[in-house]
Amino acid sequence: MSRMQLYRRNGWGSAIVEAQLAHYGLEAEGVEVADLFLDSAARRELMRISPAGQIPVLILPDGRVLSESAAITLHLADMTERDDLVPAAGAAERPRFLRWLIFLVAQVYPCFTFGDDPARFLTDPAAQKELGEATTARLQELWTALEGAVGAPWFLGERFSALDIYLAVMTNWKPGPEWFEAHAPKVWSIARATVARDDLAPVFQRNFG
Ligand SMILES: N[C@@H](CCC(=O)N[C@@H](CS)C(=O)NCC(=O)O)C(=O)O
Repeated sequence: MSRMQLYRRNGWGSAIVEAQLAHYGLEAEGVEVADLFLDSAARRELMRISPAGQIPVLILPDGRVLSESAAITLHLADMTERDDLVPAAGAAERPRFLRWLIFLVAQVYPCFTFGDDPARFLTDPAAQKELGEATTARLQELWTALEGAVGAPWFLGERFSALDIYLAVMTNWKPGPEWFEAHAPKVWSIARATVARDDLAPVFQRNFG
């Protein structure tokens, strides 16, 4: 059986999967992806396995393809038969975990898809600027909601989970570390504690320096 492969790029969402693999003690060969905002050929090539042209993409040992970080998160827990990153079906924290996992990928993530390079979607420079600003404002709104939802010391309270890994990765992005520190201190503190974990520190060092 061959190794898993992870389509990755330093600082991008593949870090969410790299951290989970490190936590589980699993290895995947990294397939480096070009900047998909600048390299349209790389984007078209990636679309053969990832319909939205996005990473992360995990290729399983038998060749099956998994795009979408939430699907990968749930599948890795199934595959390892472990519940230390994903509360098991029937666990009290499971509905809360699912709710916020999907919130992160379905509400927060698209702000980057549409806001990082509005010129992909709009030709008018004024409209591009407006969409860029609107998605940043939307991110602030969504993260303010998350700040009200998180527990301590981890998102789910006493137990660590994949949600903490999402926070540790996504707080490197817009609206930026300074904003999180000032406006979402609970989220920020979970992110800092996650980055400092022995099993995850090398992943965050590699991705974010
Ligand atoms: N829903 C996807 C979102 C993935 C995503 O937006 N990835 C970004 C990198 S962090 C990407 O590949 N962007 C390139 C693009 O949108 O063209 C997931 O959760 O995996």
